[in-house]
Amino acid sequence: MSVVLTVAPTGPIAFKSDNQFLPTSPEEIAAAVHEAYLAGATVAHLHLRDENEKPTADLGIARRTMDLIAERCPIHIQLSTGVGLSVPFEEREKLIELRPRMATLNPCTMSFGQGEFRNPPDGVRRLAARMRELDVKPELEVYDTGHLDAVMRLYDEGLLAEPLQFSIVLGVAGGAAATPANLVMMVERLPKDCVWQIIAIGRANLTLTGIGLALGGNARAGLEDTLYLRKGELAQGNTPLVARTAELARSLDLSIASIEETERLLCLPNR
Ligand code: KMH
Ligand code: ZN
Repeated sequence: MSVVLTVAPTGPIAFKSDNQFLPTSPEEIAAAVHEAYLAGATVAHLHLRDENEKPTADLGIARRTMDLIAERCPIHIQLSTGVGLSVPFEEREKLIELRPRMATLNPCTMSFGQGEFRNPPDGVRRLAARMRELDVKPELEVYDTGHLDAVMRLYDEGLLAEPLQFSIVLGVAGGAAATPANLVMMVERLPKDCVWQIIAIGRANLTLTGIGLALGGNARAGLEDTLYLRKGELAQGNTPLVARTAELARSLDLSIASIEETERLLCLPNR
């Protein structure tokens, strides 16, 4: 069996002062994604930063980053429409106009650490409808059981096409905690025939990623989800995290999906 490996190199929260290897410029992000591709990643989940390292939904920066990546490797691009807590929803949703293969869709507003992650119901519906129109595959990020129910309401309204693609995000302060019991409970509640991965934030990253693989999920790795390779040891870039996840999958007798297999397993739209 093949598993899809996603790299999430940057994220919305950390800065270089937290980990000097965090890629933030388009050039740094493209280089990090290329290395991750060589280590087995076939999807790149992207957050962009401006020249002051602040999260941005600037279309020029996003376009440039996507182009630089495409020059280096054929990895599938998944733009984050989460962008960053300080960026208004109405700016974030415009990223879809660049027509990446995939983009995230966060179904609910929630507390997010000390901040607020704003995803208002009318905005989420508008974004889901526009993604369907432009044939951008949504990656549905669910942080708690109620988010799963919210996604299924969007599905019932005809705003989402099958197969649904979920990320179960555990470990955000404001969402469900990163525990094996929560992961199993969320997996049991997923609709059948969906594809999914665990996004385990922080300390439990390695353990929960392993459990997710054992339960039949895909996997994600990168500095967005943890800045550390292990307790007290900062990861020296994204590649060590991606390589370790690839190794974890192989040790479970799973093979790493190629670019073509990823296209098929995730039912990605043509470009
Ligand atoms: N870092 C995730 C927990 C998204 O990309 O759409 C939240 C996030 C959402 O970044
Ligand atoms: Zn993200």
